[in-house]
Amino acid sequence: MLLLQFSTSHYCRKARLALGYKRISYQVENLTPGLHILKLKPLTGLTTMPVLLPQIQGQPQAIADSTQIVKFLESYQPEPSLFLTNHEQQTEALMLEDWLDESIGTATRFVYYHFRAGDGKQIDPSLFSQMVIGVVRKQYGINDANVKLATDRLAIALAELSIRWQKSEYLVGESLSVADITAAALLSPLALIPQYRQGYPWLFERIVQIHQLCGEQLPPGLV
Ligand SMILES: N[C@@H](CCC(=O)N[C@@H](CS)C(=O)NCC(=O)O)C(=O)O
Repeated sequence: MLLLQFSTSHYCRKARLALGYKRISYQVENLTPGLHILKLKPLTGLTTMPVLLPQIQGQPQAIADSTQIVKFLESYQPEPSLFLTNHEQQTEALMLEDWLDESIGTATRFVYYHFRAGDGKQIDPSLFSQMVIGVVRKQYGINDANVKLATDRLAIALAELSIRWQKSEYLVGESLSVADITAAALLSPLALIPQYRQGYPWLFERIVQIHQLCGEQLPPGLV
């Protein structure tokens, strides 16, 4: 299998966590931002990564979107499972996955790139890095007002995850699920931001544990 990705994307990290948990061997191809569209549009009709190319006869040529990739992997190799056997719990896990994907992953992106352009500039002050950060900020329309909204949304998300992860090792049910790997991946960029590291130590402990369970390299800030 081949995973098309941006190496730094938290959605691509989610796909790698799923592949790793299932111990599926795969290769990655890192695409160049901007030029990625030329490759992806004809393949998937979308412009976002991750995209998985199973490269297996009888399987789809390309699967776009991290949620669809996890679903495909689950049917391709059911064990160990990231889906829960209890129907109610599985529905809850999928709902959490969707909320994390659509709302919280975006909020993380806003807060992270705002930090990297301001207080976190010294992480990589090079012209190239700051240019990439500038392009991302422009592409997603990141500004002070929507970063404030994203920060508030993250506070609610972290309160919800704190209740769940402090009650149990798992966000839903009694085993690792798609909800856990989605939260671990999509919140991982916050590891570089001191206010989150200091305020939510339990979050980063759990992110590290989940990466270890999935055999995935730790994200920047936790290495
Ligand atoms: N819902 C999608 C979101 C993926 C996403 O937003 N990917 C970003 C990188 S973090 C991307 O590829 N952006 C490039 C673009 O939109 O052209 C998923 O779960 O795969």
